[in-house]
Amino acid sequence: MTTHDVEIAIIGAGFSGLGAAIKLAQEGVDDYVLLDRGHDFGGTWRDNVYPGAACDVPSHLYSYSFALNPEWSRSYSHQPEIHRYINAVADEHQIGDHALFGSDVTHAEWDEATSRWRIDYERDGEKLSLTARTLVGGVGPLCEPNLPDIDGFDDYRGKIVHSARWDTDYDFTGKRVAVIGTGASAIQIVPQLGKVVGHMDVYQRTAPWIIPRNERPYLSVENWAFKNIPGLQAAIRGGIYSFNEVVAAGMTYAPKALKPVEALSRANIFRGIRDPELRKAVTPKFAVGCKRILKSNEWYPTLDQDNVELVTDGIARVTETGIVTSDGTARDVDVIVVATGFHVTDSPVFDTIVGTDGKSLADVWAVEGMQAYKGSFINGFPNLMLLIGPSTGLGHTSMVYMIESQLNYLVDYVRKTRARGIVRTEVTKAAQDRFNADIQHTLRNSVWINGGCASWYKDANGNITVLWPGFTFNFRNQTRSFDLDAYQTLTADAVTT
Ligand code: N01
Repeated sequence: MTTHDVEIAIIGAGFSGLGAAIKLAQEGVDDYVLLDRGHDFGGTWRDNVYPGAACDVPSHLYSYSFALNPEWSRSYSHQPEIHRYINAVADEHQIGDHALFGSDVTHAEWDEATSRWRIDYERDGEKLSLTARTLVGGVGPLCEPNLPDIDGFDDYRGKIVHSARWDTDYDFTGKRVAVIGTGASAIQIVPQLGKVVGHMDVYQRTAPWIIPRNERPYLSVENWAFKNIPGLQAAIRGGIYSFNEVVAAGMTYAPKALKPVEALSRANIFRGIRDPELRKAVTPKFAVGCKRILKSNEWYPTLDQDNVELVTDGIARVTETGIVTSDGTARDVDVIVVATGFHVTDSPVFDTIVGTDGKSLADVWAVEGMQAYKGSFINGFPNLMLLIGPSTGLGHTSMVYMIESQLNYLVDYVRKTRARGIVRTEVTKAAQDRFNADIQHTLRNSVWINGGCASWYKDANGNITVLWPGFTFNFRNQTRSFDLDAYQTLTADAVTT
């Protein structure tokens, strides 16, 4: 049963979906809704509540440019503070009235006859639907937890917790714990658990590069200065941003330039671990930057603790009581923490969005890999804009910068289509193909392709379809205005292009 029709439906109330709502409201769009399966704003910063959850981008850069926060308590923010920040911004812009929380979108399908999207969702057990002229996907790539494909998981009788679905009521004190994974989430969880557990086995498949994390609390005089000295926060943002762009250039064009980062990471290992064998076991075997460069001062000292064992033999299977490795060793545990990341290039969300000819994103991308034009619009999916879509991810700086670039594009799309009475906008295949060929060309010398690692940045074909290569200001320039000439459009009465 269709409940109502809106001009724009946004799925996801995290950084990107909330940003879209704010920018659209400022553009005078009042007829929009924001659907989210959770119960407040924050997206990944609402859902990831594991111990130690924090951002590895400095606080001043990791915020909206239009909502600077002089009150950050630390140089790197932790999850509760970012979650509070996002909700405070939503309150300030009065977005809550447009939010349909507790709404799980199950299916969205383009209807050619009406040039509208039909969106089915479930709320409090009720099946509902609405239609929208434009659908904005703001679910983000890190929303669907990935459980490892290891034999025997179903047989395990203890507790299993995924990093992104933490059980805050479970008491780890004194427990025997296994942690699978050594990515950005695990390196934050393990040091916290290491303080309370009885024993912890950390299963490392690939050792990551980890540099020190220069986190510290801000002094009250600094917060006073952020608030009262005009331009100070903007200048700090600019400084961090510019430094990160230099790193991006290294990753994309000259991976050897990242050698100082490797040296920093090796020094971090040397400082944090006494045992030479353990030092060797945690030293990565791929080029720095190929996988996300992590930041921690506590990871290595935690692995060096007496109650922690680093396990480097591969996992053979899970049993009723624990984990057996390829050398036949069985380690029994009370709880298994799976910090094994997300379905990024194979998200189940792709099955639920259906464009022209009844084809889903999963169908289309199964053939050619994850692709969009400017990370935003996809041939075969009219009037659908993805935020943080293909080729917009970053491993080195703030995603909020990319999101705000896309918001400029979204607002200009609305402005231009409204002004011309356009009801259907579909990017041409030729424009999309050219854009993606350029991306792949830029990537050819990058560390992500040549760095000798397997990573979630690569899809099943070995292509990097997640990341934006090179400078992010190029993306900002490309999304400054909505280039109608890359699209086929239809007004209510005639095809215009
Ligand atoms: O996930 P990951 P994550 N057997 O995919 C291992 C963001 N983030 O949740 O490297 C054994 O990076 C896997 O091993 P390998 C950030 O963008 C940001 O940690 O594939 N191990 C790896 O070690 C990040 O990149 C912050 O060999 C298995 C780990 O699990 C993204 O989220 C904080 C396995 C997965 O690492 C994802 O990070 C946290 C198996 N079968 C997260 N399967 C910030 O600070 C997987 N692994 C902003």
